[in-house]
Amino acid sequence: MDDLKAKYLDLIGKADTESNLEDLRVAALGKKGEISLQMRELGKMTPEERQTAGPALNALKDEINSALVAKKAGLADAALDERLRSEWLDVTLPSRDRKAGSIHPITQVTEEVTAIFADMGFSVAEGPQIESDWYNFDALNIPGHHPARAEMDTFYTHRAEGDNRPPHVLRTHTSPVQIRSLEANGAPIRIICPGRVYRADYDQTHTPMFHQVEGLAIDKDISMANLKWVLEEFVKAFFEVDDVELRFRASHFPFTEPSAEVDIRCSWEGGTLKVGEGDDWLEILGSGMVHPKVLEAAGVDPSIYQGFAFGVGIDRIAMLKYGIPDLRAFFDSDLRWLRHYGFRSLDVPTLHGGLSK
Ligand code: 2NM
Repeated sequence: MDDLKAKYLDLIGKADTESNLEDLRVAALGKKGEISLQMRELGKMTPEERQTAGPALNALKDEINSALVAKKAGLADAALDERLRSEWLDVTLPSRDRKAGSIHPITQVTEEVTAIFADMGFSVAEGPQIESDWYNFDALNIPGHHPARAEMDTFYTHRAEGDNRPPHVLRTHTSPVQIRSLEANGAPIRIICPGRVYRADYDQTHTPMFHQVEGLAIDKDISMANLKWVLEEFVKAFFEVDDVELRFRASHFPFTEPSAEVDIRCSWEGGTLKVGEGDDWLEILGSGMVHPKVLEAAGVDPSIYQGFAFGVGIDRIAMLKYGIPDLRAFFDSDLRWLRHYGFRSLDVPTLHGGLSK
């Protein structure tokens, strides 16, 4: 036993890889290992012999096992030390010019829109992208049976088996953020809510995730006239033109009454968009006066307060302003595309500095 012990402790000490160690474990303690074979001999011994040999063999087995475990930990430590020695990075090195990132057009346009509305006294509100069906639908006057729920191509989350509560949804618009803000802050309020929204739709002009800005202004004396002025100011500032004509077309949304879709006068002469001139009309947003039921759901008294709301697709107006032909390219992460359409990271859009230079 002393020989066995000396032999294996020596071999374990010299082992320099984990597979080496594993071979030793098998040779000593495996089914046909030397120590295991000795254990089997116990059966042939007299009870007296067994009384001393049994515990001694067990102690030997434990000792070899501990030595194997300790050596294995030592090898792992040494391997980590070696990695830390060889895989290092000098974080004080300057970055390489060519690797400078650029601002994605969607980020750029979101900042532009934010700058324009901030100038008119709107602040930015944000909220969760996974919503309850109450905030995404019911509070917006879209009850369970309403066709708009089916039309929205909503992504639903799973509930556990037997859990009959309605599922959460990926928000289909940013309106739930406006309900949450109204609820938390009350009226009067002037906010815009930019962010990601989700609908199960994918083709040339739809991606399952896209971006929206919605605006909301609630006070004691707000009318469609205020809506029209705000939208005119927005369109002129965004497309960087001095004048533009807006056309309000009667429409329908569950959360506004009356509702209007807004077109802007434009021309497509020569294949490029010119805003404010020409004989074409371009639909760019939806809007209306917030429905009394929506105000009520958000805890605001509709006999005292009223106001307007609107929604714009960020991806769409980014394509229009910057001549980007294919929506899906926004989300391809193609470096060449990003370098071509991206913006310099230090050119923050401001009204006084020029939105896009
Ligand atoms: C649109 C069109 C019309 C809208 C309504 C609301 C809220 F939460 F205040 F009720 N937010 N946004 C709205 C109204 C959105 O998008 C095309």
